[in-house]
Amino acid sequence: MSADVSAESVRLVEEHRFLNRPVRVAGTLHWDILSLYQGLLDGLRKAGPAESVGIDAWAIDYGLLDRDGALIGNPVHYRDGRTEKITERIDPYEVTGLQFLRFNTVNQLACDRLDRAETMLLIPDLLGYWLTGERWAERTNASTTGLYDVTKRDWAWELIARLGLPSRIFPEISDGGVAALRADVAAEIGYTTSLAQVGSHDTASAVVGVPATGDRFAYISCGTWSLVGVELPAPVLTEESRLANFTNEAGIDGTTRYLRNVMGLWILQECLRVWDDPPLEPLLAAAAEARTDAVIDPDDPSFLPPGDMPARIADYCARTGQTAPEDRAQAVRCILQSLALAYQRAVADAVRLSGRPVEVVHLVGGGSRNALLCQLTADATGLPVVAGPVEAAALGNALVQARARGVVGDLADMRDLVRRSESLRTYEPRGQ
Ligand code: LRH
Repeated sequence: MSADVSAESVRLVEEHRFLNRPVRVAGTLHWDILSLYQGLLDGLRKAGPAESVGIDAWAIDYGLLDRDGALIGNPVHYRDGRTEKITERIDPYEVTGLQFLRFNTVNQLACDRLDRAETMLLIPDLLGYWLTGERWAERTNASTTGLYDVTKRDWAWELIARLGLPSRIFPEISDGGVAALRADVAAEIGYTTSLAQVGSHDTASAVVGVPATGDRFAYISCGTWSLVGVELPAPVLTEESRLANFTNEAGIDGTTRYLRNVMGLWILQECLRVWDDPPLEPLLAAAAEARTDAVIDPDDPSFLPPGDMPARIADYCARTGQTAPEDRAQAVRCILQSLALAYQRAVADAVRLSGRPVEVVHLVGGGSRNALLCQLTADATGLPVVAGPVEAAALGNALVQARARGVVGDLADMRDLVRRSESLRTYEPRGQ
């Protein structure tokens, strides 16, 4: 994506799109990181000279560099089975404030061999290292590792020592930094520019791109995952919060992204893959008319790994004494109504646990195109749902870069700009 940002508007152009296809090698699911890096270079070349570049990507996963700065093996995908046996947290919630997910970085590192590792870089930082030669740990993403102390705003060094992890592998945490591209990279893409640190966790950038006014809003960053929560000035580290499995991820400008990971559209995406990718629109139209009482818990562990989701939904229904969806339309309806209910629970929990009142739900990301999901979410939460922008993360990324150049002001200004530049749709709750 390239962006044109002025004090009046922000406009995105999709310069290049490339596939992100994980590869299973000898039983382990990996990211094809070199093909992603090549896609990045192709995009930069096509986009032409840019004042700066910012990278955001999914959280948690990492690459390990050896003493010469070379990558040791392809990064492992968080959906790989290597963390299957981990059922309990090893990082104290009162320190890291992180939701327990079996594949959190801290748990993956416990399954990794670190003897040859000199540096651990999270995915966007790894790509940034290849562009610039600089190694850092951008703050918003570092906060998703389970090794970040949310109160001290640094690596949780005591925990790192207690777990026996080598402290050398953790680069300095930073935000707002800038680094020039390597000369060979500049030669390859045809111009030189600098890499600016943005919210490198895609969800952090997406939350910047939420077109909210004031602070009484919840957000759902809805793509493969759905990240559902509120923005707070400080973390909530209570026992209730831990039991509700809420996370305190670092946001831009010292904010806390207080949220829960809900499995998200992944379940639908996997169904579509198993069905050989039928066109989505007719299926959603049929799902809007379909009726089924079946409800799944999207966070059931059986839905995490890639596989035959329609069969797993049927299996879930059998396990829970429900009638399984009878056709594709009913299956899609079941997934979407289950997501809407999971969103309702997460919004209600966020409000209860943080004490932050909420008057509107902003649904951003690819899911904001899904009118049925937006309407079901409005109905379930009893709140208006403002849908869009689809590209909230790219907008948030571009706006933070533009701010570093003095083009825009604070978070409220950035959101104001998004609101003025994007067409948004509001779904009012329908009485049940
Ligand atoms: C969304 C996301 C989410 C993480 C998950 C691994 O893309 O970054 O915030 O929990 O991927």
